[in-house]
Amino acid sequence: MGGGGFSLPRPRPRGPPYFGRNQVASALHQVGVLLELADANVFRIRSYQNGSRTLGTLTDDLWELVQTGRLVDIKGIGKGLASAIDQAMRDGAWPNDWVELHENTPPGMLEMLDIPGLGPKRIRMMHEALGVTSIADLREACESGQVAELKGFGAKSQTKLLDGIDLLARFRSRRRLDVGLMYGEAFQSRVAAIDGVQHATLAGSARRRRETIGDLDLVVAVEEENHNAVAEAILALPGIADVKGAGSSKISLILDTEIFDEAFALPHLDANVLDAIGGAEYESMEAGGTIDAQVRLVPPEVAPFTLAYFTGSKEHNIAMRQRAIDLGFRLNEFGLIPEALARDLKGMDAAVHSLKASSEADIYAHLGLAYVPPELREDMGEVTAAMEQRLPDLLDATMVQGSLHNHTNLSDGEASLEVMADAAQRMRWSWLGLADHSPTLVIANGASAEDLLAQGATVRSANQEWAEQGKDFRLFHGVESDVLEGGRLDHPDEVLNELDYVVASVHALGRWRGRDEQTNTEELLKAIDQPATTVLGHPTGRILQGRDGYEVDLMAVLDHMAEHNADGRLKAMELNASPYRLDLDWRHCKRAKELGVPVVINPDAHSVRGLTDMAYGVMAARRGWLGPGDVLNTLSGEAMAARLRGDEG
Ligand code: DGT
Ligand code: CA
Ligand code: ZN
Repeated sequence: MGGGGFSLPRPRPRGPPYFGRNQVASALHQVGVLLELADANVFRIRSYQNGSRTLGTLTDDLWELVQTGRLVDIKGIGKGLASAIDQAMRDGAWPNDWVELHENTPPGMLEMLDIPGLGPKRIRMMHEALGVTSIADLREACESGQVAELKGFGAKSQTKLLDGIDLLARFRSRRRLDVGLMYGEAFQSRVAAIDGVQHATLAGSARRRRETIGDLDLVVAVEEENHNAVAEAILALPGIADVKGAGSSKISLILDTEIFDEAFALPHLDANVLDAIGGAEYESMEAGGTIDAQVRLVPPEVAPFTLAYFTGSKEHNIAMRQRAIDLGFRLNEFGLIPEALARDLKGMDAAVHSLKASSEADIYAHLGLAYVPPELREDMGEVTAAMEQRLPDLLDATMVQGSLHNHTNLSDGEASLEVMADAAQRMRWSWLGLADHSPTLVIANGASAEDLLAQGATVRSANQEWAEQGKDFRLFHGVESDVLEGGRLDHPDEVLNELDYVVASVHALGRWRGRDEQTNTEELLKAIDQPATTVLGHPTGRILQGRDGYEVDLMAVLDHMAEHNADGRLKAMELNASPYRLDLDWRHCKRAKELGVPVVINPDAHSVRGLTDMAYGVMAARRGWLGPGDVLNTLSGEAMAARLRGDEG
């Protein structure tokens, strides 16, 4: 959503320099676009475009160039631009005319930039001729045929624009992991059931469990003589909205919701998430969505190589190919071929000399590597670790015994305490933490201290009953406390002290997103320092495909939490398992592990079905190299109780 993110970068709290190179490059790019929208002089527009591009690839230290007055010497940066950059970096404010350009451009015109195939020039033309200032305006102008009559547009581009608007609304270029996997698994099982298919395996980002998925990749093992028949059967499946290309070994498709046996339904979302992702219209938008899929048909003996290649990531493949080269092999989607035999041969002709592999594990073994689970294939050191036999043992969903951050109908959850506890037991968990919202969060029906304490009494009597029945299940009683101004928590200490734990979460996103990184970080550290705080909830507030998080230095936050833990105070980092969040990001999980900061994966469930989001949290944790010892979720009820009491460090 480029339109939504279109705002001039905020200055650092301390300087100079108040802006870094990327921030300056981004500002120049934005001004270039704004000038185009405002029909400015072409040379002026070009100077900003060139300036942005130049800074984007600059290898010298920009601040040093500014200080030594050498910025003007750089090709692509004119005198005026150099002085504007100089002043902004020294003073921490963008030139007035840049700011005004921003303020004078209707936000809807910036949003239109997100429509596929529509650039600033044509947005301006439609604005001038038809008064179009938003996507809604544009849709109306197209539907009433006005755009087709414009010079340089015509009926064809009007239809294309309408398609583009639809596409943007429904599709937003990437789909969340949960949605992508639903499509992927439905498609995979339909293809696997076709006569002649030996197996069909999901590859690509879906197999690596990335938080969003661009397109699905399916590798299908079929004997050569059956390729045509299988390709035809695939094209005849339900749920194929469009065919972008079809051969006997490669098929490119667009899938829609007809691929599912049952109607597409979304679980209950909390108000914050729903609001960020597009409000009430969102559900129908999601239900009308599509996803692209690339299918590769290969002979069974080649399939493991094709699967490894199309699982990626591209960066992992490059590291693997280098490992192969080092050992005298050529590695590609067709095989692992000794260079001495392959020589001038290409593609399948070379592949006849390939080493055999009955699975991906054989390929790794041929290269002297331990098998790398798909979630780790991101070139984050996994190839070296596989070489040295020190890949981590990863967490898996069966090891999970409980989670801490869940809601009941005391605040904005759908289900009662009893129903949630029952659902957790059916998932074979041995404990469940309840953390309903605190009073400040009115939209989430935050519970009063009185109601919260009454809930505690219910928890204690339920626990006693289970203990008497000899059941290995217990509830922990906590709260999701809003982080208030100055990093304070939302209940007095005497209330918080009655609880087993506190999840401290930021919800006042408006305030936090309008501030710089340093201020936010400092306030978060204060919230963590509150003696009652046990867990930092959804640490950046991001909503995938919805909104970016607030700016925060998570490395500093993790360092700080590490100090607390080293001193014996439990401060855990949440990995929010909601597929809308997956916040802590997996890249930071790895850092938490290195620092010994415990991670707790929390579904943030607002319903019984919400508990099953745990699966996505486990996927993200695996991408972050986390093993059973790195998360609190694998502790027994007794061990968890001891950790929360502070009995063991
Ligand atoms: P996505 O679809 O954007 O969510 O991400 P991926 O990882 O599924 O990427 P995609 O669909 O473009 O390609 C699938 C895999 O194919 C990718 O992860 C690695 C492999 N691949 C694609 N293009 C290249 C390439 O140019 N070089 C190498 N080494 N591998 C590639
Ligand atoms: Ca893909
Ligand atoms: Zn929350």
